[in-house]
Formats: sequence, C-alpha cells, structure tokens
Amino acid sequence: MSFHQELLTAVAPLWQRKLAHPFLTAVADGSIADATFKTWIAQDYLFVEGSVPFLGLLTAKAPVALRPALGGSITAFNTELGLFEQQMAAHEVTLTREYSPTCHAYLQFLLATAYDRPFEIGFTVLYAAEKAYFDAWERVRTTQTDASKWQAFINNWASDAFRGYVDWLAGTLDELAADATPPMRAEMHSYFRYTTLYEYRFWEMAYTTETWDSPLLLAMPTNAGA
Ligand code: MP5
Repeated sequence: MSFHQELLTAVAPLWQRKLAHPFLTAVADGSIADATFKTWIAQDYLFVEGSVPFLGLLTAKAPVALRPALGGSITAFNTELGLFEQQMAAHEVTLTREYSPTCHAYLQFLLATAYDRPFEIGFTVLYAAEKAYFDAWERVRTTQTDASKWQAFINNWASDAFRGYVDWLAGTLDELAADATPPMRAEMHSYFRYTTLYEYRFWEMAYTTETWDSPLLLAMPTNAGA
C-alpha cells in the first residue's frame, strides 16, 4: 500500500464521517440555507487568503525540485480568491474580517506547522487539506440532484485539473515518505489526522455558525473583569 493510502486508511471512519457531513449533503440536495453557505464562503475566503503565507513558508523549506510546483500553488490560491470575490459580489456576501474559532485555529496550525516542523510534515498537511476538499466537493458533484446556485464552488474543486493536482501531491508525498525515517512517518500520520479533524470541524463551524461566545461567556456581565 502506498503511503498516502496508508494515511487515508488510518483515518478512514473519520474521513467518511467528514464526507457525510450534513453541510455537504445539504449542498448536494439543494436544502442548504443561504446564510449557512455564506458563512462558509466568508470563512473559506479568509482561510484561502491565510493559506498563502503557509505555502510561502513551505516553499522556503522545499527541495529545489518542488519549488516551481509549490510556487504555482501560491498563484492558484490567489486566482481562487478572485473566484470567491466574484461569487461574493454575485450573491451579496459581506466579507467580515472576524475569524471563527475553527478558522482561526486551523490557520494558526498551518502556519505553526510550516514554520516549526520539517518540510515533510507541512507537505503532509497540504496534501490532507487539498485531498479533503477534492473528496468533499466530488462527493457533492456526484450526488447532487440538480444544478446548485453554488455550482461555481462545486466545480472549482470537483474538476479534473484539481484531481490532477491532488494526485501529484499524493505521489510526491509517497516519494517523501520513502526517504523519511520511521519517527518522521509517524509524525506525518499524526499531522494528517489533525488536519482531517480540522477539516471536519470546518464544515461543522459553517453548519452551526460557530461563534466565539460560549455559554459561560454569555452568562457573564459584559464588564466582568474590566
Ligand atoms: C481548502 C479550502 C482547499 N479552501 N478550505 C479548507 C477549509 N480546506 C481546504 O484549499 P484551496 O486553496 O481552496 O485548494
């Protein structure tokens, strides 16, 4: 079994739960509430924007042979922000600069990983995030009953071009793993799992309109501790 298949097998039940998330099934059957989808758009815009420095840090640590492809990913992420902006204008989505807890934590995780850990670990995280998006939107595309008002997003990731990119990431990850020590491969497993958990939480964040308010915080007088 190749290394990327080994990673996917190790988290298989979680990966399947993620693909069956009610956010995705509701997009596929057309029942997703506009406000819910718009929460995802606004947060994912911030996520993609904040992922560019992650790719920059990763590129700085990359073997020379991988620099051109990773540099291409930076360009692709910036192009994708243009798609978001065009769709946000078409559907009257207001971009707030307020990060949800999950979006904020996930971005900090990306940056800390790329900055602090070896290249192989950051690359594993990149593969996990991209594979998660390909599988999620491909599942929506293959199960959707009608064309969606959000079709531009579905087609963005459920595309042959994106599949090719994710396959390239998988093959490159396998090559990196072949040269990695057993402790490094164990750490790659661990970071793959954490990234999968963040991906799960990202759908959950959008579906439940996660906010920073906790029941405890809400119960406190607003000037408490001031
Ligand atoms: C991606 C994304 C894929 N847009 N959002 C999350 C939460 N995970 C993965 O990244 P990209 O840049 O859209 O291909």
